[in-house]
Amino acid sequence: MTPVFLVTGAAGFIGSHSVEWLLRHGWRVVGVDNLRTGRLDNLADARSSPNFTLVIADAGDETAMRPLFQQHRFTGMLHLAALVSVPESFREPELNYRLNLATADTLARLCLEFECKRLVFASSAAVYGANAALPNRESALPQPLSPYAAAKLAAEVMLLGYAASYGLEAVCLRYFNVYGPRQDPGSPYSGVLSIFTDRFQRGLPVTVYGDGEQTRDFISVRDVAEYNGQALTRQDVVVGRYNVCTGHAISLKQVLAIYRELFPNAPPTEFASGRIGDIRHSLGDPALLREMLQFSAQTEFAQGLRELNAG
Ligand code: UD2
Repeated sequence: MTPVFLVTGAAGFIGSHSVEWLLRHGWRVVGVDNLRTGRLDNLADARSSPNFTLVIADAGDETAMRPLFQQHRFTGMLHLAALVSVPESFREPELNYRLNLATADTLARLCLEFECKRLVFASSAAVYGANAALPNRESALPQPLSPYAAAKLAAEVMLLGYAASYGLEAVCLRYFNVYGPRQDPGSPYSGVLSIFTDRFQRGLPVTVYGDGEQTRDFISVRDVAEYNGQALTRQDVVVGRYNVCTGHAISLKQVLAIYRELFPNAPPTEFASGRIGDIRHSLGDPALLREMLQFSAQTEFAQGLRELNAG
């Protein structure tokens, strides 16, 4: 019998790419999504596979999830379902608590009950805050600056506690700035590259907040899906927290220079004052995950950006 993996948040940006990775590698997948921010369109390819089952449910709803664990006896779970907007976590701290912390706990307990050994959890570079030394290493003292980051960190601690207490194989992946196809450009707080791509393609000017010298460690969603898939399916994984990043910093000005090559007739860039709470530089050290998986992010940034804009 081919093992079955559970993916929560399957219809989301990272979820749908991760589901496709698992299906491509011959695994069976049950995807769960409440379609709060996920979209069925994202799963158009996956849903044509006989190895994929989609369940529309809230991943934190124990009554809905229990029968799935009972029926499928999952080998592992990739838990991506989340409240993904940092500003929303400020406005709705209770919802943030439920979606970003309580749900992880509920699912971890179901894993223990039904012997689903591996739990890969979508954490965030946001746990580092603004003051940790660069590049961020997993050993740095986390300093969450938002309810979102606090809940992600608290969930990591819960899961690692269950790992120590009950042997759950918890792997917490701290994503840096993920970009790629299917990232929703719909809000001002959407990923900057999803917004820029949308606007350049429509011939509209983009706005840079601040001087454009801020830098980010952008990682392609294809590489993130590969990391997720490997962390979920490989035997030789070590419990812990890991950065998912490239180790390369790129400034928004450098990013715009690539867009200008792709869209030479685009209107001039507009500049506005920097965003409150914006981090100047964000950069991760990918060494720990690279050593564990013997794999590094493959997509060179300019190439990834060209593909995003071609597709
Ligand atoms: C990322 C995460 C966020 C949180 C945060 C923690 C994403 C999408 N967001 O926010 O969830 O974890 O890290 O530090 O991964 N910008 C513009 N013009 C625009 C949009 C953005 O100049 O139209 C700037 C923005 O002010 C920032 C940079 O681009 O300096 C990146 O913005 P972002 O929202 O993509 O990501 P970030 O790193 O602020």
